[in-house]
Amino acid sequence: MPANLTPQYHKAEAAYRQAETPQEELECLQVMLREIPKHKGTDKLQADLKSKIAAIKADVQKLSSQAAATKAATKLPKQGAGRLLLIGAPNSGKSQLLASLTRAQPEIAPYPFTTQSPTPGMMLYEDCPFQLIDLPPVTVDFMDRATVGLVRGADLVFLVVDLASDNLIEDTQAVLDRFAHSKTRLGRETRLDEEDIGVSYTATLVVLNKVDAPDATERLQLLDEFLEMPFDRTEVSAAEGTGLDQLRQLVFERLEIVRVYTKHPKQKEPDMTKPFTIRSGDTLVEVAERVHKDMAATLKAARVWGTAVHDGTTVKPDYQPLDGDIIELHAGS
Ligand SMILES: Nc1nc2c(ncn2[C@@H]2O[C@H](COP(=O)(O)OP(=O)(O)OP(=O)(O)O)[C@@H](O)[C@H]2O)c(=O)[nH]1
Ligand SMILES: [Mg+2]
Repeated sequence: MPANLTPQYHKAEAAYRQAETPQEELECLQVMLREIPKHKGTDKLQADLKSKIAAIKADVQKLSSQAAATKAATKLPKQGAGRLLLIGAPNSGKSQLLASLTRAQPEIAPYPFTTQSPTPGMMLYEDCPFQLIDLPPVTVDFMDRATVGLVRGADLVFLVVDLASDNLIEDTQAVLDRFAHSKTRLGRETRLDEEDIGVSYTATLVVLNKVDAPDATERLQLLDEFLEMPFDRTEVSAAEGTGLDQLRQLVFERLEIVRVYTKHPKQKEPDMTKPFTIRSGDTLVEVAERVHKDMAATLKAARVWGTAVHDGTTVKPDYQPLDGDIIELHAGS
């Protein structure tokens, strides 16, 4: 990667990775091309961007207005501190996980292909909400049309493995194969491929479900022997509720969420009912963006009550909040 890429370039690149439609991808790529410093060292990247833009323009034109309308209708708005997806073989317990982790009431049944369309719910870790989306199953022959787009834009994929099934190796392999050869892949971390500009990876956590089933331990040993999955993992029983608190915490840690509580300058007490959420390393500018769309541009300073600074310390907009900080934002005129 060439040096000296602007913040706008990085922002567009991050948005590109999360884009769910060709139109969104196109807009991000155009910003990246505009922002990239034009010199010899970036020639290859410029050429990659240009050919990608040409290909996507063709894609965008192909999308008939009919298809675009259906897509818009089925698009789920993002909510909460991050988007998580339930992906896996039929009957692995994805819908039971959605039901056990959120207030959603999806259909759960002891036969495959119960879930027909993406079904969202909100999962809480303490006071921090995450959007969890249950998806139709993935098999050798079947993957729902919406799945790839959702994976590309998600913060974390739960790859659900069924420890009660004797077919768990083939079934899980089928899911992995589906993504291995596409431009949207399951990865250890969320990132863009630096070699191939179209390829993106979405961070994946293997959720080993049904640990309560007879012979679950033996099946897990077989899985480890025959299938390589370079992802973090955790064990749960969606039906009995074991491992679910740990799963919630893992999500919070993996996404490096920082909760910030705000206090109005004219009020004595902060609002502790609902945190604003940012990622570790984000600054007060990102907090201000979430508080009010005009606030980020006018932010001049803030006072902070937190673990890293003395209570009430005045800080600049580039201050990086820590989880639990209370912040009083001050705008300039
Ligand atoms: N023993 C046990 N059974 C479970 C567990 N979780 C789910 N099940 C059962 O597994 C079956 C399938 O559960 P679902 O949640 O419908 O599975 P799914 O992955 O959503 O299936 P599709 O929608 O077809 O992809 C149901 O009979 C559930 O009761 C678990 O932790 N332990
Ligand atoms: Mg289901």
